[in-house]
Amino acid sequence: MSIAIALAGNPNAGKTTLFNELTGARQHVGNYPGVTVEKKQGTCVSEVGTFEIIDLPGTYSLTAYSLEEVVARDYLVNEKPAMIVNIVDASNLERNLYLSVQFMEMGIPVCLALNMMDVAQKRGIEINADRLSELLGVPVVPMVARTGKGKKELLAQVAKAIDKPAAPLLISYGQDIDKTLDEMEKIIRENNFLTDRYPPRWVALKYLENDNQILELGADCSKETAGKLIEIGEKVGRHMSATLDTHPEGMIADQRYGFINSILKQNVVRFAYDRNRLQ
Ligand code: GDP
Ligand code: K
Ligand code: MG
Repeated sequence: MSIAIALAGNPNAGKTTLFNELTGARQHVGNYPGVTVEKKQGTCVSEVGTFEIIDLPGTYSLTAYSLEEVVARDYLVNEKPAMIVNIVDASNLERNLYLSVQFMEMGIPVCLALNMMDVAQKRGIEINADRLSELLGVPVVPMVARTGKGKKELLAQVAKAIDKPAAPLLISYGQDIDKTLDEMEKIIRENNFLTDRYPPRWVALKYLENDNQILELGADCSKETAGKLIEIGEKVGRHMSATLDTHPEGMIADQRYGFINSILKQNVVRFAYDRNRLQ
Protein backbone atom coordinates (compact mmCIF):
# COMPACT_ATOMS: atom_id res chain seq x y z
CA MET A 1 0.00 0.00 0.00
CA SER A 2 1.34 3.38 -0.89
CA ILE A 3 1.20 6.39 1.37
CA ALA A 4 -1.86 8.65 1.02
CA ILE A 5 -1.24 12.37 0.67
CA ALA A 6 -4.09 14.86 0.45
CA LEU A 7 -3.52 17.87 -1.76
CA ALA A 8 -5.56 20.76 -0.40
CA GLY A 9 -5.84 24.52 -0.69
CA ASN A 10 -7.88 27.52 -1.75
CA PRO A 11 -9.47 27.47 -5.21
CA ASN A 12 -6.99 28.68 -7.85
CA ALA A 13 -3.91 28.19 -5.68
CA GLY A 14 -2.59 25.73 -8.29
CA LYS A 15 -3.80 22.42 -6.88
CA THR A 16 -4.69 20.80 -10.18
CA THR A 17 -1.48 22.05 -11.77
CA LEU A 18 0.59 20.49 -9.00
CA PHE A 19 -1.52 17.33 -9.06
CA ASN A 20 -0.81 16.89 -12.76
CA GLU A 21 2.86 17.68 -12.22
CA LEU A 22 3.11 15.01 -9.51
CA THR A 23 1.01 12.26 -11.03
CA GLY A 24 1.39 12.74 -14.78
CA ALA A 25 -0.85 10.28 -16.57
CA ARG A 26 -1.31 8.03 -13.54
CA GLN A 27 -4.71 9.47 -12.62
CA HIS A 28 -8.23 8.32 -12.11
CA VAL A 29 -11.41 10.22 -11.38
CA GLY A 30 -14.29 9.05 -9.21
CA ASN A 31 -16.74 10.55 -6.76
CA TYR A 32 -16.71 10.94 -3.01
CA PRO A 33 -19.19 8.50 -1.46
CA GLY A 34 -22.77 9.70 -1.63
CA VAL A 35 -22.09 13.07 -3.26
CA THR A 36 -21.46 14.35 -6.77
CA VAL A 37 -18.18 16.03 -5.89
CA GLU A 38 -15.41 14.77 -8.16
CA LYS A 39 -12.58 12.86 -6.52
CA LYS A 40 -9.31 12.89 -8.40
CA GLN A 41 -6.65 10.47 -7.33
CA GLY A 42 -3.27 9.71 -8.81
CA THR A 43 -0.01 7.94 -8.12
CA CYS A 44 3.21 9.84 -7.72
CA VAL A 45 6.28 7.73 -8.32
CA SER A 46 9.48 9.44 -7.20
CA GLU A 47 13.00 8.82 -5.99
CA VAL A 48 11.89 9.30 -2.41
CA GLY A 49 8.83 7.06 -2.52
CA THR A 50 5.51 6.24 -4.10
CA PHE A 51 2.57 8.33 -2.94
CA GLU A 52 -1.15 8.17 -3.60
CA ILE A 53 -2.24 11.77 -4.11
CA ILE A 54 -5.85 12.85 -3.55
CA ASP A 55 -6.87 16.20 -4.99
CA LEU A 56 -9.33 17.55 -2.38
CA PRO A 57 -11.97 20.11 -3.36
CA GLY A 58 -10.67 23.69 -3.15
CA THR A 59 -11.99 25.56 -0.10
CA TYR A 60 -11.33 28.77 1.81
CA SER A 61 -12.22 27.36 5.20
CA LEU A 62 -13.12 24.15 7.00
CA THR A 63 -16.52 25.05 8.32
CA ALA A 64 -19.54 23.02 7.24
CA TYR A 65 -21.05 25.80 5.13
CA SER A 66 -20.44 24.19 1.76
CA LEU A 67 -20.46 20.65 0.40
CA GLU A 68 -16.81 21.04 -0.64
CA GLU A 69 -15.76 21.90 2.90
CA VAL A 70 -17.63 18.93 4.36
CA VAL A 71 -16.18 16.58 1.73
CA ALA A 72 -12.63 17.80 2.39
CA ARG A 73 -13.06 17.54 6.14
CA ASP A 74 -14.71 14.12 6.07
CA TYR A 75 -11.96 12.80 3.86
CA LEU A 76 -9.28 14.03 6.27
CA VAL A 77 -11.05 12.69 9.35
CA ASN A 78 -12.20 9.35 7.98
CA GLU A 79 -9.34 8.40 5.68
CA LYS A 80 -6.58 9.90 7.82
CA PRO A 81 -4.02 10.60 5.09
CA ALA A 82 -0.40 10.53 6.22
CA MET A 83 -0.05 14.19 5.33
CA ILE A 84 -1.68 17.23 3.81
CA VAL A 85 0.25 19.01 1.13
CA ASN A 86 -1.35 22.41 1.48
CA ILE A 87 -0.78 24.48 -1.61
CA VAL A 88 -0.88 28.19 -0.87
CA ASP A 89 -0.76 31.17 -3.18
CA ALA A 90 2.34 33.10 -2.13
CA SER A 91 0.95 36.30 -3.64
CA ASN A 92 -2.05 36.05 -1.31
CA LEU A 93 -0.47 34.57 1.75
CA GLU A 94 -2.58 35.93 4.59
CA ARG A 95 -5.86 34.73 3.15
CA ASN A 96 -4.47 31.33 2.14
CA LEU A 97 -2.99 30.67 5.57
CA TYR A 98 -6.47 30.91 7.08
CA LEU A 99 -7.13 27.42 5.74
CA SER A 100 -3.62 26.17 6.65
CA VAL A 101 -4.18 27.10 10.27
CA GLN A 102 -7.39 25.08 10.29
CA PHE A 103 -5.60 22.02 8.92
CA MET A 104 -3.01 22.39 11.65
CA GLU A 105 -5.74 22.70 14.27
CA MET A 106 -6.95 19.25 13.21
CA GLY A 107 -3.59 17.76 14.11
CA ILE A 108 -2.82 16.31 10.69
CA PRO A 109 0.80 16.74 9.52
CA VAL A 110 1.02 19.57 6.99
CA CYS A 111 3.61 20.54 4.40
CA LEU A 112 3.15 23.96 2.81
CA ALA A 113 3.73 24.21 -0.93
CA LEU A 114 4.32 27.93 -1.31
CA ASN A 115 3.16 28.25 -4.90
CA MET A 116 3.02 31.18 -7.36
CA MET A 117 6.42 32.42 -6.24
CA ASP A 118 6.83 33.95 -9.72
CA VAL A 119 3.67 36.02 -9.25
CA ALA A 120 4.71 37.09 -5.76
CA GLN A 121 8.12 38.14 -7.05
CA LYS A 122 6.60 40.20 -9.86
CA ARG A 123 4.51 42.02 -7.30
CA GLY A 124 7.55 42.77 -5.17
CA ILE A 125 6.54 40.40 -2.38
CA GLU A 126 9.54 38.71 -0.78
CA ILE A 127 8.82 35.73 1.44
CA ASN A 128 11.27 34.16 3.83
CA ALA A 129 10.15 30.52 3.56
CA ASP A 130 12.59 29.26 6.19
CA ARG A 131 11.36 31.78 8.71
CA LEU A 132 7.73 30.91 7.96
CA SER A 133 8.56 27.22 8.38
CA GLU A 134 10.25 27.86 11.71
CA LEU A 135 7.32 29.91 13.06
CA LEU A 136 4.60 27.53 11.89
CA GLY A 137 6.55 24.39 12.71
CA VAL A 138 5.87 22.78 9.32
CA PRO A 139 7.99 22.41 6.16
CA VAL A 140 7.54 25.24 3.64
CA VAL A 141 8.69 24.78 0.05
CA PRO A 142 8.71 27.67 -2.46
CA MET A 143 7.32 26.56 -5.84
CA VAL A 144 6.19 27.48 -9.30
CA ALA A 145 3.85 24.59 -10.03
CA ARG A 146 3.29 25.72 -13.62
CA THR A 147 6.93 25.08 -14.49
CA GLY A 148 7.55 22.25 -12.01
CA LYS A 149 9.99 24.37 -10.02
CA GLY A 150 10.29 23.14 -6.42
CA LYS A 151 8.69 19.77 -7.09
CA LYS A 152 11.74 17.75 -6.15
CA GLU A 153 12.29 19.68 -2.95
CA LEU A 154 8.59 19.30 -2.07
CA LEU A 155 8.77 15.52 -2.41
CA ALA A 156 11.96 15.42 -0.36
CA GLN A 157 10.31 17.43 2.43
CA VAL A 158 7.17 15.28 2.33
CA ALA A 159 9.22 12.10 2.60
CA LYS A 160 11.15 13.58 5.52
CA ALA A 161 8.10 14.79 7.43
CA ILE A 162 5.75 11.90 6.78
CA ASP A 163 6.36 9.86 9.91
CA LYS A 164 6.52 12.76 12.30
CA PRO A 165 3.34 13.02 14.35
CA ALA A 166 1.78 16.48 14.52
CA ALA A 167 0.22 17.81 17.68
CA PRO A 168 -2.87 19.89 16.94
CA LEU A 169 -2.01 23.59 16.73
CA LEU A 170 -3.38 25.48 19.72
CA ILE A 171 -4.25 29.09 19.12
CA SER A 172 -5.41 31.41 21.89
CA TYR A 173 -8.85 32.76 21.07
CA GLY A 174 -8.86 35.11 24.04
CA GLN A 175 -9.63 34.45 27.69
CA ASP A 176 -13.39 33.89 27.42
CA ILE A 177 -13.16 31.33 24.65
CA ASP A 178 -10.03 29.58 25.90
CA LYS A 179 -11.65 29.01 29.29
CA THR A 180 -14.83 27.77 27.66
CA LEU A 181 -12.87 25.39 25.43
CA ASP A 182 -11.14 23.97 28.51
CA GLU A 183 -14.48 23.35 30.15
CA MET A 184 -16.00 21.79 27.03
CA GLU A 185 -12.93 19.67 26.31
CA LYS A 186 -13.15 18.13 29.77
CA ILE A 187 -16.79 17.12 29.23
CA ILE A 188 -16.01 15.80 25.76
CA ARG A 189 -13.17 13.64 27.07
CA GLU A 190 -15.11 12.36 30.08
CA ASN A 191 -17.99 11.22 27.88
CA ASN A 192 -15.94 9.97 24.91
CA PHE A 193 -18.06 12.31 22.89
CA LEU A 194 -17.14 11.92 19.19
CA THR A 195 -13.56 11.26 20.31
CA ASP A 196 -13.25 8.12 18.17
CA ARG A 197 -13.16 10.45 15.16
CA TYR A 198 -12.16 13.96 16.16
CA PRO A 199 -9.65 15.61 18.51
CA PRO A 200 -11.59 16.70 21.66
CA ARG A 201 -10.64 20.36 21.55
CA TRP A 202 -11.54 20.51 17.87
CA VAL A 203 -15.04 19.23 18.68
CA ALA A 204 -15.34 21.94 21.35
CA LEU A 205 -14.25 24.57 18.84
CA LYS A 206 -16.83 23.33 16.34
CA TYR A 207 -19.56 23.64 18.96
CA LEU A 208 -18.56 27.27 19.52
CA GLU A 209 -18.51 27.82 15.76
CA ASN A 210 -22.05 26.41 15.54
CA ASP A 211 -20.91 23.83 13.02
CA ASN A 212 -24.00 22.09 11.58
CA GLN A 213 -22.35 18.79 10.81
CA ILE A 214 -20.76 18.37 14.23
CA LEU A 215 -23.95 19.52 15.96
CA GLU A 216 -25.88 16.79 14.13
CA LEU A 217 -23.28 14.08 14.79
CA GLY A 218 -23.12 15.20 18.41
CA ALA A 219 -26.89 14.97 18.91
CA ASP A 220 -26.80 11.42 17.53
CA CYS A 221 -23.93 10.52 19.84
CA SER A 222 -25.42 11.79 23.10
CA LYS A 223 -28.29 14.25 23.45
CA GLU A 224 -27.33 14.90 27.05
CA THR A 225 -23.67 15.77 26.42
CA ALA A 226 -24.58 17.73 23.31
CA GLY A 227 -27.10 19.70 25.36
CA LYS A 228 -24.47 20.56 27.96
CA LEU A 229 -22.03 21.79 25.32
CA ILE A 230 -24.67 23.90 23.62
CA GLU A 231 -25.61 25.44 26.97
CA ILE A 232 -22.00 26.33 27.73
CA GLY A 233 -21.62 27.81 24.25
CA GLU A 234 -24.75 29.90 24.62
CA LYS A 235 -23.58 31.19 27.98
CA VAL A 236 -20.25 32.46 26.67
CA GLY A 237 -22.08 33.79 23.60
CA ARG A 238 -24.35 35.93 25.78
CA HIS A 239 -21.41 37.10 27.86
CA MET A 240 -19.37 38.09 24.81
CA SER A 241 -22.22 39.87 23.13
CA ALA A 242 -22.82 41.88 26.32
CA THR A 243 -19.18 42.72 27.08
CA LEU A 244 -17.40 42.76 23.72
CA ASP A 245 -20.24 43.18 21.23
CA THR A 246 -19.07 40.08 19.40
CA HIS A 247 -19.86 36.37 19.28
CA PRO A 248 -17.64 33.28 19.57
CA GLU A 249 -17.60 32.54 15.82
CA GLY A 250 -16.48 36.07 15.00
CA MET A 251 -13.89 36.08 17.75
CA ILE A 252 -12.44 32.73 16.61
CA ALA A 253 -12.04 33.98 13.04
CA ASP A 254 -10.49 37.25 14.25
CA GLN A 255 -8.01 35.45 16.45
CA ARG A 256 -7.00 33.09 13.66
CA TYR A 257 -6.22 36.10 11.48
CA GLY A 258 -4.46 37.70 14.43
CA PHE A 259 -2.27 34.62 14.80
CA ILE A 260 -1.45 34.64 11.08
CA ASN A 261 -0.63 38.33 11.10
CA SER A 262 1.61 38.05 14.12
CA ILE A 263 3.58 35.40 12.23
CA LEU A 264 3.74 37.33 8.96
CA LYS A 265 5.10 40.36 10.83
CA GLN A 266 8.09 38.43 12.17
CA ASN A 267 10.36 38.98 9.17
CA VAL A 268 8.38 36.62 6.94
CA VAL A 269 7.09 39.02 4.31
CA ARG A 270 8.81 42.05 2.89
CA PHE A 271 7.58 44.32 0.14
CA ALA A 272 10.51 45.09 -2.08
CA TYR A 273 10.84 48.43 -3.87
CA ASP A 274 9.22 47.76 -7.23
CA ARG A 275 11.20 49.84 -9.76
CA ASN A 276 9.32 48.71 -12.81
CA ARG A 277 5.99 49.70 -11.44
CA LEU A 278 7.10 53.18 -10.45
CA GLN A 279 8.85 54.12 -13.66
P1 GDP B 1 -6.69 25.00 -8.54
O1 GDP B 1 -8.00 25.72 -8.60
O2 GDP B 1 -6.07 25.12 -7.20
O3 GDP B 1 -6.78 23.60 -9.02
O4 GDP B 1 -5.70 25.82 -9.49
P2 GDP B 1 -5.15 25.47 -10.94
O5 GDP B 1 -4.13 24.40 -10.90
O6 GDP B 1 -6.30 25.26 -11.85
O7 GDP B 1 -4.39 26.83 -11.27
C1 GDP B 1 -5.06 28.06 -11.42
C2 GDP B 1 -4.33 28.91 -12.45
O8 GDP B 1 -3.04 29.27 -11.95
C3 GDP B 1 -4.07 28.18 -13.74
O9 GDP B 1 -4.21 29.10 -14.80
C4 GDP B 1 -2.62 27.71 -13.62
O10 GDP B 1 -1.97 27.56 -14.87
C5 GDP B 1 -2.01 28.85 -12.84
N1 GDP B 1 -0.83 28.46 -12.04
C6 GDP B 1 -0.67 27.37 -11.27
N2 GDP B 1 0.52 27.39 -10.64
C7 GDP B 1 1.14 28.53 -11.03
C8 GDP B 1 2.42 29.15 -10.70
O11 GDP B 1 3.22 28.66 -9.90
N3 GDP B 1 2.68 30.35 -11.29
C9 GDP B 1 1.80 30.95 -12.14
N4 GDP B 1 2.15 32.12 -12.67
N5 GDP B 1 0.61 30.40 -12.45
C10 GDP B 1 0.27 29.21 -11.90
K1 K C 1 -9.46 26.19 -11.21
MG1 MG D 1 -8.43 22.40 -9.46
